[in-house]
Amino acid sequence: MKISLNKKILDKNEECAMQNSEFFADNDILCLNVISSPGSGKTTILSQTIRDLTGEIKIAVIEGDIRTDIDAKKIRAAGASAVQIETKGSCHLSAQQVTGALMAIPAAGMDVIFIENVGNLVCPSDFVLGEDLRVVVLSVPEGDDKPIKYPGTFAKADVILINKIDLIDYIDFSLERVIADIRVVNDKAEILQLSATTGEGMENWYNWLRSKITQ
Ligand SMILES: Nc1nc2c(ncn2[C@@H]2O[C@H](COP(=O)(O)OP(=O)(O)OP(=O)(O)O)[C@@H](O)[C@H]2O)c(=O)[nH]1
Ligand SMILES: [Mg+2]
Repeated sequence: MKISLNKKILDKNEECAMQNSEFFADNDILCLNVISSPGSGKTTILSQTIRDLTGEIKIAVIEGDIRTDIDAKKIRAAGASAVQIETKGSCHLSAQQVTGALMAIPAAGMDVIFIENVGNLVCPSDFVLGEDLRVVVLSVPEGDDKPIKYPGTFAKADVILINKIDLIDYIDFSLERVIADIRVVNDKAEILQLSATTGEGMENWYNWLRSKITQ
């Protein structure tokens, strides 16, 4: 006899993600899960965002890397609280790790908590952490074929930041192709071009962030 259960059975990660999500909702915190390949500029974007929005938006960061606390130190140097998770081999963060990290930073009282996931364009996309929204970063030097090669990650993005736009004249990278390929898998995500090092386009990113905080 076949019994059908209408209730979805949550795995441990999903259960924990739900608790994180409740914590964010109860404390009026916008939580953003930032996903990209290694080196696309996640930490640089977050550091610049913290510097530029000091006094306006209270930001804390949970950093995920396989090894080292280099990124957490960069975030602290930019002026925000940060906690580093070293996954010691795992290619993505888990919701349980985020729960632990939330106890190590002054999370309550923040407007925004960024979770910088382990640099990887595949694995992090399959593990919810309790975030409200996902930020996917693609940088120009990675090449314009990434959205079509790694559609899963781009499909689940709420905003896609095309970073290192300052290098566009030096690299064979078609913005038109990237945008068209993203639109095949994701017709809703905002797509913003920026350079975290020159500052070009950063104001559009800040405006997107402001619009999500007030929602
Ligand atoms: N030209 C240029 N370089 C950039 C830009 N953003 C970041 N970089 C450089 O790219 C390199 C990697 O930047 P990170 O911010 O460490 O990248 P990440 O995504 O955090 O890397 P992982 O945490 O290792 O995955 C650094 O040397 C940055 O200075 C940009 O907009 N333009
Ligand atoms: Mg980083």
